[in-house]
Amino acid sequence: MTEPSNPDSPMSRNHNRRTVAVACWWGFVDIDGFACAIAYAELLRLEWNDASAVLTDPLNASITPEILALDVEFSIIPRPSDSYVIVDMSDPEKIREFAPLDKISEVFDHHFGFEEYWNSRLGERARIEPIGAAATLIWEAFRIRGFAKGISRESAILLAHAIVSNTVNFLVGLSGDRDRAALAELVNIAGLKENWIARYFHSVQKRIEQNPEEAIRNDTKIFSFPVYWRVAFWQSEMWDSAGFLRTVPFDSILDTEDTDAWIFNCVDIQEGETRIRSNDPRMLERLKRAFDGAIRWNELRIGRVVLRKEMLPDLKTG
Ligand SMILES: [Mn+2]
Repeated sequence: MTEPSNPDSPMSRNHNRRTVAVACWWGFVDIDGFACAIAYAELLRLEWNDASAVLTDPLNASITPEILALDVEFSIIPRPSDSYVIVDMSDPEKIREFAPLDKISEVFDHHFGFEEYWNSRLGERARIEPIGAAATLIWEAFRIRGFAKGISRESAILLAHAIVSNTVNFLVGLSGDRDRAALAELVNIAGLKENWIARYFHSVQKRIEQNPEEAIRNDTKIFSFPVYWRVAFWQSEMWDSAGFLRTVPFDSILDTEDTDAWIFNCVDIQEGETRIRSNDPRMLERLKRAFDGAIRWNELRIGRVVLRKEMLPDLKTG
């Protein structure tokens, strides 16, 4: 088989040994996957490997104009000869769509369900851990392998934003001391100034409000639950959820012909709470029982932050 030429790769001559750090997530890449792929490819290059970041899917609104302005390099298509490091996801069915599973050399993730599969295949090279952000695992890899001082400012900025975004500013259950320790070190290296967290979340919300349709489409995951074949499940972290829920027609965007139902998990970062809307009251009832919230006017409100991935087990049991 001949290799298609890839003019955007600076090291295409060395193609047989290239490793790509790949982020993908059912149709979009978020800041965690983005940061992990860019930074891990950098770590591999610091170790004298030929490595690149590959982002197979469109970028969602968590990657703000300020983040894009860092102008980091990545490509969107892996090459047949690549070997793969998968970051921020580990579902073999999805991975199989772009990579043969026997070409996966490492996995870094914090989503559950496939730990045993990867542990049995990769042993210690599978790092799937209960942690706030996959970015924390990547920063720990820099430290463990002796490159804490070698990380670029851009990668430090990306990983710091990924931790703040995926932990929703440390409001979610899985975030903890390891994420905090990583963030403190990364903020220091990145030289991020006071107030950067509020500025980041403002920017994410602004970007969604400018083009809600695109933001929602790029960030909705489709799930199958026992009573439904296809549920569109959107989640977004808002600095000011009240303003967003009032002004953006998210329900008509989520209500498409090829899905049976929709659900929207709106995390309010300022208030530290969760507001859930759905066109199916049964899903709200089920989540109300599971997370002890209150339903009013077709909205379930929970007085703490609960993420989509924490809701899935309850919805899947029917
Ligand atoms: Mn993540």
